Amino acid sequence: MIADDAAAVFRKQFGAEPAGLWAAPGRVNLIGEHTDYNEGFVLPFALPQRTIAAVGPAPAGEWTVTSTFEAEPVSFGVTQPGEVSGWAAYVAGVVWALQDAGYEVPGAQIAIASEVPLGSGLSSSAALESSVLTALIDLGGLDVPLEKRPSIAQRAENVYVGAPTGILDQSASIRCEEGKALFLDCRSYEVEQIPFDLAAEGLAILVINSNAPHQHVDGEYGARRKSCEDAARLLGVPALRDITGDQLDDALARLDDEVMRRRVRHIVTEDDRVLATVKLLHAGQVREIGPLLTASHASMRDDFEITVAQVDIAVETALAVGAYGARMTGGGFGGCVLALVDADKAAEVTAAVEEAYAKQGFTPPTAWTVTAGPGAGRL
Ligand code: GAF
Repeated sequence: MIADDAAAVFRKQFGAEPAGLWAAPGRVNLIGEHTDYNEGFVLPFALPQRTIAAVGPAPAGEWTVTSTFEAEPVSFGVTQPGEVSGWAAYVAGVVWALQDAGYEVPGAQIAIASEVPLGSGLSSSAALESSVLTALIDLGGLDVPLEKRPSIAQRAENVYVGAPTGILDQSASIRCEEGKALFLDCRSYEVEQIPFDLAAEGLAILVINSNAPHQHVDGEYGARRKSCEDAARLLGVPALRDITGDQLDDALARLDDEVMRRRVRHIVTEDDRVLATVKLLHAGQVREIGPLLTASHASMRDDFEITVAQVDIAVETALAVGAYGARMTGGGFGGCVLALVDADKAAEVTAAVEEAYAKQGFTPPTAWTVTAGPGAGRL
């Protein structure tokens, strides 16, 4: 058990029992990709895979973090963005962001273990941030409302680590509930918990990790974000969220740049697809969301240009073998695909994707079915 691993590393490093164990999940985004920083809509659910922080008290102003994946622990005092680097920056960033928001953060000894695959577009960084954030809040008895927590974790990532990501991943890790998908308005931060029990329908979500390297602390993510923000400025709206589907043609006609037009079309149509998906889920028409998932993938492939051959082939293969819909999930340039399938077809879809990858000479994929797990909390 991953929780036992975290506790064991804590004991080994600090020679004591942790005061407690806190868990935060990775996420799958059902639909709504790159809409978050355009103040639009997203619909993630929490993965059963989690990051665990085993945490105990330390003197004020002192933090030490260790993990199952790095031999050397990292210690730091009060720091400013950039002073701690590497994976420990996500932890130091959370301490900094909480302090910067005016909270008195308790000193802590922290041991991390994680079963969220790293660099696969399943939000391993948000799971790390959220587990540590939740632990420090509880340990210090800090009064931080749930709806404020994601932006604190997001600031750790944006300002301390320097990755220009939106609010999706931290919101999912912190605010998701078991058996529900989280419909989030990324402007108001209002949420609706939508029942998402696929087993009852004989369905499953199959996550297929393309095992193609995924990295968004690089130019491509930032470039997409800039293009969207530039387009909003040119169109005279606060964010692309403010362009509705029926205004899209007019908006596109006002933009000269063909690449920018495609970026805008992805965001505006993707917001509409999220809303349409929510409507179908409300009506209990789960299979019917399939074509929306697949259309989302086509839009990411052709308009937003964030897919790679491995994920395109996984989507095409899953559809060919009978998935109701399939799409890449997460920031892109590798990472995972999700496919909505009959539960008893998951193995067949997996085998077909493995075969397609073998034919192309790709690194084999890893696939597993997931259910919607709980958000961050104390174990
Ligand atoms: C990454 C980012 F961290 C999110 O904020 C979001 O933009 C996502 O890519 C794309 O939807 O996971």
